[in-house]
Amino acid sequence: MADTQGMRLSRATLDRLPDMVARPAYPLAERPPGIVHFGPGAFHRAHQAAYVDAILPRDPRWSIAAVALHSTSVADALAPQDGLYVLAEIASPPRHRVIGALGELLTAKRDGAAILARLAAPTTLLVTVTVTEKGYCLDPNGALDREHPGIVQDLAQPERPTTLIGWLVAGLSARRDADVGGLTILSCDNLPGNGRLLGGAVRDFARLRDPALADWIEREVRFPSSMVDSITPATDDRLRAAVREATGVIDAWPIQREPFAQWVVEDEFAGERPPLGIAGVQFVQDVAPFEEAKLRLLNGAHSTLAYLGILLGHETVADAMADAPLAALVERLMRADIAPTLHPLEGQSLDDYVTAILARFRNPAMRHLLAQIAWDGSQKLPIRLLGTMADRLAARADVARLAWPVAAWMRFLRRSRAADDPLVDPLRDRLLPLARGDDPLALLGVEQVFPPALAADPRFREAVARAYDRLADPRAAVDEEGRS
Ligand code: CS2
Repeated sequence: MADTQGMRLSRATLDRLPDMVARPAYPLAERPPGIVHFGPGAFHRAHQAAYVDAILPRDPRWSIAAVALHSTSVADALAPQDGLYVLAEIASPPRHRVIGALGELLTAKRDGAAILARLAAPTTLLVTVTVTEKGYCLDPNGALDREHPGIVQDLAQPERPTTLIGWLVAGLSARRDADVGGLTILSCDNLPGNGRLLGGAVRDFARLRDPALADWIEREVRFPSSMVDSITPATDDRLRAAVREATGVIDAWPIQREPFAQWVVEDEFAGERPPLGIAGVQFVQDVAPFEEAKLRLLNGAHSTLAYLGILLGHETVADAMADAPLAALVERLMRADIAPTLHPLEGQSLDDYVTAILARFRNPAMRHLLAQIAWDGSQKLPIRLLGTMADRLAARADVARLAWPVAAWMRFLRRSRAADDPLVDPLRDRLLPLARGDDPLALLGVEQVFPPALAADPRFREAVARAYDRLADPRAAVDEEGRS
């Protein structure tokens, strides 16, 4: 928050913004929120909150109570701004829009009772979630991880939850007691079958706590899956300055994203469904093909660019895409290795989908740091790349190229230095000693990342070992591979 002098964005200053800046065309927060959202980070504020902002003029019941589980920084930044913030869509020129969808800012640290009351309120119709992969507390098989320290703690003290799962079950328990009917809980994280995974974890936790509550959840609560997409680089001082320049006011925490956004939601709601269709949300019977294609193609390619790009000394996705041999390798990976594992998409060929993703990656106006994408690799790799790997092995296909991002991740771990370049990963303490040891393939023994059957497959092991060796000189390896 570099600049604190000058006029701050707030309701009082809204009408002083230049005409070019779009602003809420509805009365701000006159009613209790209809949505409770867990995890109001950049992605939520760039994506779901922007969709909701677009429906509030039509139906003001759907504003959002934003709940931060682990930090108070979003609430602290946005409270003086009445929950308002600027969303910059990064095109040439950029477009700026004030989002007014966050009607209430709550933090687990300060507002525990208010959070439970919101979840139990009859006015609350929908809960949405973006807590990233690790926030779900799942074991490698996708079930609730009962040994997760947060889950152990929440089961011991369910009335003082700390995890998303603990909070949801505490809220649902309060809601059942209030007898106001069920609810829809909509996951918006990059996990395949995200709704199914979240529903399973919530029901498992509830059953350990109170079987009757688990039965009530089974009957009254729905967990649709959804595919979410919009590239959202982290906020930096450059964005803060650009937003100030464009709007004339200070926003302590503006958000940036690419112009493209997509949200495909399984049409499985417990009660009323928000009219998000008018804002471009696609409601479908089966979201799986969309999720799978997005996670494997876009996120799989993103992680590949991140690990290979960092080894090659690049900083952003656009820089990595400007490296012709690297871009050629990633494109081939998408078209020849990943696409054959996917189901057809309704209304778009996979080939066109790949072309559109590559164009988005090339957006020269975006500074999307590879280091941001490289975070939490242990959580992302299985979802983004190892499912594809298992499918290709089952199809007896050659997996040499698909092994590159896995080997690049291993080299990336080996290089990361505790002090000046700390590794951001929940499994950090387990991964680093293995990555820095004599046998790089020792990492394949980490079951939270590599399913045992995959880790034991000699074709996989050999392909990873070969790619790892070649990546001792990443420039030569990528040049050779990109040219072939
Ligand atoms: C990225 C995603 O940081 C990452 O791991 O791959 O956040 C990606 O930008 C979004 O999923 C795009 O929708």
